[in-house]
Amino acid sequence: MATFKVETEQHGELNCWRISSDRAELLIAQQGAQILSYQRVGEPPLLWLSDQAIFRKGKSVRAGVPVCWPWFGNLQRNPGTVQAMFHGAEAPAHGLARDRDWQLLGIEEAGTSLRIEFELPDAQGDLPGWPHDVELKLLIVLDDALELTLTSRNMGNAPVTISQALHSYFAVSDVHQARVEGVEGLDYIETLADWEQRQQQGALTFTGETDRIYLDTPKQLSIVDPHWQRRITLTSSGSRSAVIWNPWIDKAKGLADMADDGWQRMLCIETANVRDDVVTLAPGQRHDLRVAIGSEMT
Ligand code: TA6
Repeated sequence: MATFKVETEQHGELNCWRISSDRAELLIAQQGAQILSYQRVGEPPLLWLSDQAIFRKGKSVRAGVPVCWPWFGNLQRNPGTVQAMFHGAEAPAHGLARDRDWQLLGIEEAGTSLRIEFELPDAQGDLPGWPHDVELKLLIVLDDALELTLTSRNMGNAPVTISQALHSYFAVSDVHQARVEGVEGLDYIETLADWEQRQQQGALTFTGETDRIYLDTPKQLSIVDPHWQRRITLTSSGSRSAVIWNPWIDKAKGLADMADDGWQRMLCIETANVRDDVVTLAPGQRHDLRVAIGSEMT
């Protein structure tokens, strides 16, 4: 039986839990049910936490896994079916779930794993401008891998269409040396070139600002980090799209919560339901967006 230590911590204005075992350590904020950091014993950090992170109510932390829901990115760049769900004036980037407090439902050991479950009660009719009734839960399972399952269940009596993403920030030794495998040959949308569609040639390496939406993605993507001699693996279900992002030099300079050189030590692979992979939930229907994050030293 594994033994886990669970402590509460305050980071700035945010209530957090630090969970540790003989295998890993995890930091989670109540705001957004957001994982802020994850490190496995004997390895460099796996999920990245900006060293200029801001811990303030109402602002998503530049770290870990922000939950983008009930839309991803700029609402106006979403399919009309997703846009039509929102009746508010101002649509914040990445939806309405990542900057408000979630409710901790429970923390329990199950064999060698620890299960932490959160719910966002506001998603059942109390999100400003988004009047739908959806039960939204996040289950985090810490075992050999770190598994996240974001579950949306339509409790209303009309269909609801959402886009969403688990916006994971990964720590790398040097983004110039890292590469992403699993995207070879995939179609992707180049958001930096007027959202034109292109095809990936070979593995993805980073030579500049990168902000791409990959389509028809496989179950597994991985980040190869030669300097740290590590392969990070992402195994997903309930998703056929993924966003890969690195702000590079100029964009990083414009982010108050990222060091000017912070872009060199991170990259995002966001397990998503976007573009033609958005999710329409009939009344009573449920959808699970899941990613398991693991690593192996190469
Ligand atoms: O990761 C894709 C993206 O939409 C980028 O365009 C960038 O805006 C990033 O998300 C971070 O967004 P945020 O609102 O957290 O600064």
